Amino acid sequence: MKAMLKDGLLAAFALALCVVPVRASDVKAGDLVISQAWSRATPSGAKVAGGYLTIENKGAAPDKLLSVSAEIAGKADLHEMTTENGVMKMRPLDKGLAIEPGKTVKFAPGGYHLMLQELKAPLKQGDKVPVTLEFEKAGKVAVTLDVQGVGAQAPSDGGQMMKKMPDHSGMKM
Ligand SMILES: [Cu+2]
Repeated sequence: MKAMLKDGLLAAFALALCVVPVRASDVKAGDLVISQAWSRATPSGAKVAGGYLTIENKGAAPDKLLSVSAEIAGKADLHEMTTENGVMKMRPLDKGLAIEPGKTVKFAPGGYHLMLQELKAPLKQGDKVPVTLEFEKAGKVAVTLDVQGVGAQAPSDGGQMMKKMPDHSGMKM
């Protein structure tokens, strides 16, 4: 139990260090600015990974994120995670996600995320994973996910969270 507590503290410490990841170069596409694109190292054998980033719309018109694709993933989707009655659920954003003018939309653990599936290789800390976002107006935008450590920036415990969602990897869409 003591070891677990220590691990928890270490995770919390790592979390505090990683709240603002090294500022990777912001990507500008039209009125959109995409920043802090990152992912997490995957445990061996894992076939799914989440991708996180921040999208700011500095323009006067709304845009919409339609889809994501990645060379490393056989399949990639936009997902939203919500908690309903204490149960975490994920649903695909089939109709895309509106990025309203003047607004910043954050993809983060526990909320919106890029869902990389059928991974062709595990993600390792320090990797740079290229993904392509497609917007209704801004078109295709190449972004690079900086891969952080396994426990990085998880709200509580990203690993545990995934394990509690048996339907996560087997989800059919
Ligand atoms: Cu997901």
